[in-house]
Amino acid sequence: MVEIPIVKRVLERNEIVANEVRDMLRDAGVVMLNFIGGPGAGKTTLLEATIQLLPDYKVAVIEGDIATTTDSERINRLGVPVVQIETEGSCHLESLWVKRALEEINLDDVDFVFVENVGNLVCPTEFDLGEHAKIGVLSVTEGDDKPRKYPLLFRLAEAVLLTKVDMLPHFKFDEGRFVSDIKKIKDVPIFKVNSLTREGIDIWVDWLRTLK
Ligand SMILES: Nc1nc2c(ncn2[C@@H]2O[C@H](COP(=O)(O)OP(=O)(O)OP(=O)(O)O)[C@@H](O)[C@H]2O)c(=O)[nH]1
Ligand SMILES: [Mg+2]
Ligand SMILES: [Zn+2]
Repeated sequence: MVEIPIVKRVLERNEIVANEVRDMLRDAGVVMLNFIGGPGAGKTTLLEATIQLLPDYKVAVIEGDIATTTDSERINRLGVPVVQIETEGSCHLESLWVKRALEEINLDDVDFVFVENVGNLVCPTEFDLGEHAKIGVLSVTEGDDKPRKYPLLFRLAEAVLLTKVDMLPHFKFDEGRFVSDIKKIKDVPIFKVNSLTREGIDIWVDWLRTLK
């Protein structure tokens, strides 16, 4: 009886700040995307490939990690502004931290903010960051059953990326089943990519351009 109101308060407080973030982004005309996927699903590699194919847009990145600045350093090498949120153990980002990170970015000089959430398929989905859209990132190597096992992400995402498609010949992965399980939950676009060779990234980037 005591636990439930506490959890509810955390989510309510998160929602209030998420709405403030939405206002900030709207005023600045910035589109923010929240990339959610398990550890090693290929989020940072996808962001690297995406940024390289969007030279005509100004991109900033917010990196959420439990520990280390490794991913921020990778993004920083591409010459785009990056703000790191070290969550010190928390397995998801909350809107307050994202708001503070956004305050470090000159939003008047930015078209897109890409947020790489903490590697986790579950609770990042429950925390609204004030983003324009959640983007689900799943890899071939995680298996085709993820939409069935973690349906919330697929209910809330506006697009799904299937990464590491170059691994399809080496894994037992039923692409038809993966796609039909997602479509049963929600009819979202699904982009199949190899972020290392950039195969399929152009089609995904074309979709991104429709948002801005
Ligand atoms: N073959 C192949 N490997 C990939 C692809 N995308 C990412 N990888 C590899 O997968 C590993 C993890 O990629 P990351 O991009 O660091 O994954 P992440 O989701 O950012 O990981 P965390 O931030 O730790 O959750 C790295 O060794 C990448 O080189 C891909 O499309 N094909
Ligand atoms: Mg990463
Ligand atoms: Zn969490």
